[in-house]
Amino acid sequence: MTAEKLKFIFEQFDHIEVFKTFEELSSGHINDTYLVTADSRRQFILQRINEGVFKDVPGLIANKVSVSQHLLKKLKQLSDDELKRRVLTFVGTKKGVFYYKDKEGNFWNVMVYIEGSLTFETVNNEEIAYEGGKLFGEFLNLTSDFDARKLIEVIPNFHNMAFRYSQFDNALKEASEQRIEQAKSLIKITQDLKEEMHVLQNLKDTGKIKLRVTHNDTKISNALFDTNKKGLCVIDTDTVMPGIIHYDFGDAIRTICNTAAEDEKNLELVQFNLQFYKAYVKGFLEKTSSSLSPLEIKYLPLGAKTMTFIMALRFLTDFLNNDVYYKTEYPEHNLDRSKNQFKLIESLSEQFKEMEEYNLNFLGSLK
Ligand code: GN1
Ligand code: MG
Repeated sequence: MTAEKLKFIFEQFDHIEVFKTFEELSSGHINDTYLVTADSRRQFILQRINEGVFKDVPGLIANKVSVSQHLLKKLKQLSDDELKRRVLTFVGTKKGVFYYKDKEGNFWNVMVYIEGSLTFETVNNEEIAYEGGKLFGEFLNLTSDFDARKLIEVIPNFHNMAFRYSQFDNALKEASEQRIEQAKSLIKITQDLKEEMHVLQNLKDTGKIKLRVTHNDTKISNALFDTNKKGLCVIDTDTVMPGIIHYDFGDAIRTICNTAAEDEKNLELVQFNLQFYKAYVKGFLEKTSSSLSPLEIKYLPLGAKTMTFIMALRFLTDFLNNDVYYKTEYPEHNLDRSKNQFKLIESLSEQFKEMEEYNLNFLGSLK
């Protein structure tokens, strides 16, 4: 991407800034994200939304903007300066919408960069886990009275287990013998876990666990922290839509409690950190427990296992499909990601009883 092109796109948005420099931020797997610095030194996030993945980009942008507006209302007791650090600010275009469509048909959007904020790809202390729990818990709490009918379903069946298995089965049918051979031991695990991995789906389908507004991509790198390591703002609201709380809980846990990065190849480094789990649960339940049903709370540990599994399955499916969905840096990248998530499931499963006990004891202590 050239500076000239990004400058042109940046200029389509309604602000008084002059484009100076840019830097690509490469942590996402789907969109292209750039940090733009203006002459004034103010910074912005300029992002190309992947329309191969997101079929209704204007709808997605409308979702994000209305969630931010809702959060602003809910946090109106804060000062303007604080609000700018706690809620994502989207910049409109000169034509009065929140996205720009370029000549090639790509969709772009701009957000104000929250200065002095930090992100973590992996977590190495309990405080971040606890603060992350509070931050994502607060997000769910503040959006709990948001009218979900105002949201489009950005990606239908995003966390639907039966759907993810059917995509996987199709990939298996089409995959090369070589890739099937490379994935053999993982394919076996998907069959062994099939029944357990449908438990939450069934509770959702039968209405026993209710739908809420959820974020659906609560990996810890989507949480901003201030320099004192206090939670600031939840970012990447592209996938906000109705879902169950377990997905958000689980996605955060699978990234916070993994002692290594999501694509670490050395599986000895991939362990489930129970201390970080406990710290996250504490922060999360402090913010959400009063609005959760006993059934929702009971199944949080299974939410952690299930979300880790969904990612293992999706990475494996994409590997079998010759890497058509996620950005990859080398041919076995998706396979490595999948192995990593399966290793995490193994380590988590060894500590599952302690996870369940901790949740129950913690709830007892809140009464
Ligand atoms: C993708 O692109 P990014 O990093 O925001 C994916 C998530 C996965 C995540 C795994 C729309 O998110 O579901 O959890 O990669 N987003 C989509 O790191 O598929
Ligand atoms: Mg995302």
